[in-house]
Amino acid sequence: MSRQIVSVVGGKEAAVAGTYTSLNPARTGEVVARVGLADAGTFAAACRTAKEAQREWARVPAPVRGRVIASIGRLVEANAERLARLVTEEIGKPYAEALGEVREIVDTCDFFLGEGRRLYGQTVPSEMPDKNLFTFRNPIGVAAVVTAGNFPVAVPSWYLVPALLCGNAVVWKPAEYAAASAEAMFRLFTASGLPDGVLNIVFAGGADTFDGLELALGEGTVQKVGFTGSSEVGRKVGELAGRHLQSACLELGGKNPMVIMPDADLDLAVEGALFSGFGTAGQRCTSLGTVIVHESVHDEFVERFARALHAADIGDPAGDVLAGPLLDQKFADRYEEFLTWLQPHHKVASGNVGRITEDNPRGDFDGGEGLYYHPVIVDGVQPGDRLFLEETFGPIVGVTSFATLDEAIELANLPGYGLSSSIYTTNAKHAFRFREGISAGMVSVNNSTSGAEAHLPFGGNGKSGNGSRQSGMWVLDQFTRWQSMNWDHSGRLQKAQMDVAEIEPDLDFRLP
Ligand code: UN1
Repeated sequence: MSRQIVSVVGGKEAAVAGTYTSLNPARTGEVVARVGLADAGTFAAACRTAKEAQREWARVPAPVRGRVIASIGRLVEANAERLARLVTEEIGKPYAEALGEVREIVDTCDFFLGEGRRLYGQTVPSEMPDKNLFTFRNPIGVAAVVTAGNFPVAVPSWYLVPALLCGNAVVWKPAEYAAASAEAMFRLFTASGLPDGVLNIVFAGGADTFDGLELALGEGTVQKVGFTGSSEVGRKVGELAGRHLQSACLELGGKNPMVIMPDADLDLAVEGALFSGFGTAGQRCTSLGTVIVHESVHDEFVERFARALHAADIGDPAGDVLAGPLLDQKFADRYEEFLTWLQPHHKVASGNVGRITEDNPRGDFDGGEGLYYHPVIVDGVQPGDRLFLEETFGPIVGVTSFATLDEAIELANLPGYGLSSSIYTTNAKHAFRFREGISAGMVSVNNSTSGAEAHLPFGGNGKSGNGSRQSGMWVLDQFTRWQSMNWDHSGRLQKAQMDVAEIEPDLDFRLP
């Protein structure tokens, strides 16, 4: 029996203006949820409700808010298998990965529950006597958070958990095709005792969300926009926020490079390339885009990589597989377009290309009713190719070669993204030179481009984002604003820069 879900604003079900059907991408005949969609007006109303609720929530002492985060972590942990099963059912993520994704929420809660007892401000010395200076972290107000469905629960938790901990209210708009997973997570969050209106969930289409956000920003009910999704939409969201003098927290696409040096452990590099290129069917923002392999080991690497891919299991995500289907029909359609970027100078090193069907099977797997695609390794990609320059969300990895490390770094930076990156080398000098030269926000050494831990700064530069960082203590700057306070208890007006004591130095002094 499929679920019926609707937006919840201020603890109440919100009006429905349209419908969406979330399907199981492994068996597209199966309905996971029927989703009632809200319109732009409801989105803006949710932001007004959040604004009302935020005032009281900000007055709850931060350590008490930290206890609420602790409860959320416990609730998620106790429901981990159920939530992971639902994620697998709704977006086709292999169960082991889905369980890892749920773990990431718990890790995030573990980190922030203690932050409730820190949220440190500073005491700062004044330039004048009998005066004290302080800094405080203030909540920003309301965060409107729009998230993608490839990480339908972990990535939203990177916004929701710190935003709530810091004393903000949230209006969360998850991806429609991952609505049931999002709604389940919302239920777990609200079961922690969060007051109504502090966390609201709005299901809406992209255009309605954008219009609703514009209305809300105009009404002054949103102080922070968080967006995870494509660079194209991120640009529009960033522009809209900028018009309202706000800097959005943007987590966008990537064309994540992996450089393989001649001194690399090739088997390790193959393992890393296989997981980061084809795990999650290549649908992480941190997924591997292009392998940039030294010319002396190029042929050997491509052969081993293709062999490893051939041996990998693709199939029912409930089982022990490297990858399941694509997330949703929309992603399958887009992926088919990426495949048209293949050109005669490219060499497909992996076998069949396109949708896995009875006529185009992968071994004895015919894909059934699922959105399964052959994973593709494309050798010979060149710097001018779309396959080299643009994100190709899906199971396709390009390979190109280089002669010097400087050339490899230049190639790695060329597409203009800057999310994640990786180098395989046994030489520390190479690793540090790469780190210095790469434009990415995240660098792996002898590790896959994906799989960041939940308490390091996560985010990108260039087309991957506007420099905002999520996770760990760094995200606090997204969800709080610094306030400085000075308190003069001298009983007179002491003017800064003017009434400051001076100690005269003898600047002509020289050592004999
Ligand atoms: C994403 O695809 O939006 O680092 C996030 C990783 C995961 C998060 C990916 N922890 O691959």
